[in-house]
Amino acid sequence: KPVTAYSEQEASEAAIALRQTLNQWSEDYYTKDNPEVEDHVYDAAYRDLQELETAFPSIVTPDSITQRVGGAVLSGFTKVRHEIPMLSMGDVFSRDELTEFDQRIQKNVGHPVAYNVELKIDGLAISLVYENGKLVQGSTRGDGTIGEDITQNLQTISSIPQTLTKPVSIEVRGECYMPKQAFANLNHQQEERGEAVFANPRNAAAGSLRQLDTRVTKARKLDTFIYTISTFDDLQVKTQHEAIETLEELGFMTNPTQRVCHNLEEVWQYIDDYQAQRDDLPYGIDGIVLKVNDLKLQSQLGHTVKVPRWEIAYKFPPEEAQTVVRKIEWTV
Ligand code: NMN
Repeated sequence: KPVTAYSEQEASEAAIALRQTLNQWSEDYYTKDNPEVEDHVYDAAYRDLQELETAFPSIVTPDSITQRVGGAVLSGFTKVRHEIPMLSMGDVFSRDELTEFDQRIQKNVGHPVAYNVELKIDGLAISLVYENGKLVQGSTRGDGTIGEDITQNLQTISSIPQTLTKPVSIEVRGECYMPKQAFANLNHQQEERGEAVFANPRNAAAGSLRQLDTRVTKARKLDTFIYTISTFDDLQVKTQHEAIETLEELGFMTNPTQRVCHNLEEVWQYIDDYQAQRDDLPYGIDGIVLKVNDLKLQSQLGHTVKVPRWEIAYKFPPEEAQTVVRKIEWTV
């Protein structure tokens, strides 16, 4: 039945059940690197919870999955505190919702804005800290505030520079992923050894990075695309587009597909271009990301407890029509 037909009591009970399910799925995904369900199943349940909480704000609890970044720190790793929290990202699933996002931004800012549009790489977020141009720390997102120190694992990845082209002290963020070919080879090898295969490249990448034995990580052929500068030192950067160009000059691997779009027509074009090429790319993507290009506007827009207000992911429909894999009890 529609959310509006719920009594507050019913909504509260449904939300409790949904949170329990989502927490379990989230733990399987983030902590065990072994997802129970496909992303679109998780996303749909998450969306249901969001709708209930929006319709009945009194039922929101501070520990609801909608109010915090999912993820935890594995024992065995040293903890790292993120001075600037590593947030999650809002997502939309239709062009109408993307239009609403753009309208919200325009209303907030008072005029149309340009977006830097990027591919949403299906990997996991990492943070890299450099002091005077030298890599000193690499970490996972964890719960957004506390992540895992995986410096030695990240040092085995050849696209991560140990030394930058300038002696700057900065923190950057990006995506660590497993290329499709490496994923196919890995699962083939796992099968031959009679070991469990990985559900998808994202989980294979996460499992490979969070290894206490760095030789395992090194053998897994991981790669990176860096796309965010979180602390700038004296780098003169005004837009997200320039940030990526600067990252490339500093020696990072950046993704070459970023495009500045001045209106939604241009964004639709970008989506059409890359949705068509999706299967041919050597890495997995699950959508595209729109980021307000002007960094000053970004900080003006700020963030909620969980997601920045200046960016949104548009997720592609699931790759194959999924047959119902399990009874979905959470549907509201
Ligand atoms: O940053 P959050 O909101 O935690 O999620 C990021 C992405 O991770 C989302 O796109 C979501 O689809 C995915 N995810 C999938 C599962 C799953 O069980 N398949 C669990 C948690 C997050």
